Amino acid sequence: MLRFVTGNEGKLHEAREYLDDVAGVEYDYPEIQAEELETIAAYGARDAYEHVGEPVLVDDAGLFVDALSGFPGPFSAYVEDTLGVARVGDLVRREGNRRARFRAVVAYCDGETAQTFAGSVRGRIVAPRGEGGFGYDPIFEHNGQTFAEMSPQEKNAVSHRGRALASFSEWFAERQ
Ligand code: ITT
Repeated sequence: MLRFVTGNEGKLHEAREYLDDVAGVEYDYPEIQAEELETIAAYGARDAYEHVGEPVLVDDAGLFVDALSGFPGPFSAYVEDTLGVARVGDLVRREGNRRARFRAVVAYCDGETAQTFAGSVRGRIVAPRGEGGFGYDPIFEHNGQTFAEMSPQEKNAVSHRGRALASFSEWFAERQ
């Protein structure tokens, strides 16, 4: 069985739509400081595999704001915990350009193979709307709706994570 290693219930919930046989594992693998999500996710997957001893998937994601040169990017979790989502929204809305991108990288490791799969989606930062999703979803608008206004299925159909998981699940199915 595949183990999705995360402390984030929202990620696991979204992943279940793509993976039939998956169980969540809460293990706080080290998130190294790096500019590329690929580097962080791949390192985390190898460490998590050592800890869990079964095939694992980890997911590293972030919000990249154009007007802030890609910030908070790989530091998105830290910024959510410190500044908070609403203040990030306020900061960006003071800028003329509100364009942003979500990126997600899922990394798989089974001891022999380590492989990453990326997905991204463009949108713009708006005042918070919606009750669904998690993290920055209420301030990220794509095609007129924030991610927090979408059902999990609607979000997956267009989201960074949905795209990354779709490529992973296709690759994984072929391998089995
Ligand atoms: P892990 O245990 O899987 O690491 P995490 O929430 O710490 O969970 P990350 O390290 O990948 O995840 O941090 C990503 C940050 O971006 C964090 O603040 C999330 O809330 C946020 N984020 C990630 N994916 C998101 C999404 O689909 N929608 C909104 N916010 C998201």
